[in-house]
Amino acid sequence: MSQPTAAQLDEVRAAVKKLLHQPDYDDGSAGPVLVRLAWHSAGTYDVETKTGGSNGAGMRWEAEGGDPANAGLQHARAFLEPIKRQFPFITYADLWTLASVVAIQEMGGPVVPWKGGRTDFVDDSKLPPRGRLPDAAQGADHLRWIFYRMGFNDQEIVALSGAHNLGRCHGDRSGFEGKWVNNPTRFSNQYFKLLKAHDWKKKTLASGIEQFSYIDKEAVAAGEPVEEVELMMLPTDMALLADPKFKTWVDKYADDKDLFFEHFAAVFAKLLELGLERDPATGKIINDDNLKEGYR
Ligand code: HIF
Repeated sequence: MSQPTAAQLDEVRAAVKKLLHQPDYDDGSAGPVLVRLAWHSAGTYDVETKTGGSNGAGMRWEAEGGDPANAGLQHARAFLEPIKRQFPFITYADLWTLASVVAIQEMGGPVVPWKGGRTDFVDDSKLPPRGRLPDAAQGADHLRWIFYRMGFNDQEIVALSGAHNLGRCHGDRSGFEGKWVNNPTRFSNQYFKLLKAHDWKKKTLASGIEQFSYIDKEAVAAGEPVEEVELMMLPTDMALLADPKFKTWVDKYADDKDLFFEHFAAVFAKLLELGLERDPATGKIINDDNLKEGYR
């Protein structure tokens, strides 16, 4: 099947923009969960075996979609389903990744370069094993183990982490609860600023899960409900502060929003391309077994 034209992709982009506004969902935007969908589709990549990655859209199958690490992402896939039906020319793998870059830009973030041409697996025979996505209860060693496996370095790990400026944790999905910043549908470097600025206290949820919490006492005294002003960090977020090599980049990104945006755009684009080899002249994907086998 031929690739969508630039004009067709613009129609898809416009449709994604339209669906971002979701007054009854979370903080009013589908954007954050769409970003998480793209990241979890790509973040299964393993440089050694060249398996995993966004190609194939494997989360449509239980083996990958039902991984507890992907809990909640059915909402993101459901948001995009009408667009897939309206524009059948785009593959799921392209749609999920394209939707994330549209969402990031619409939420005030940088333009993340995006290239298409991904195909969709026709069955579940090529899915990556479970267990390749990060465990938020861990520390710096775990982050390096997971992200080095994808081919990222320390600077890239920290730049990516700025995406936790978006969205929230849901008790019924990951077990963690709350948002990282006050305005979780606006992309900025606020996550790094808050990470540095506050005295984050360990908090044990009723479920026994441990996360970190900061409550703006002045806002509470002024009558704001605690749930509204409480912010959170995951143990993996706190690891960026505790590890001196990561901390250097937290400092830089907290001080320099433009630098963060530039580095984030580059590293998120790299994430979405993991596992795809392209012909430098045409941009066509040249290592896709799906294409060899004759399906899109
Ligand atoms: Fe997340 N992430 N992420 N993440 N993430 C959650 C939510 C979001 C990790 C754990 C969690 C990245 C890295 C890591 C987003 C984007 C990115 C949640 C809460 C957890 C537990 C899920 C829920 O309960 O709904 C860990 C351990 C990571 C390794 C550092 C990326 C860099 C920050 C790669 C990334 O882009 C987004 C967006 C959300 C919010 C989703 C939402 O539904 O609002």
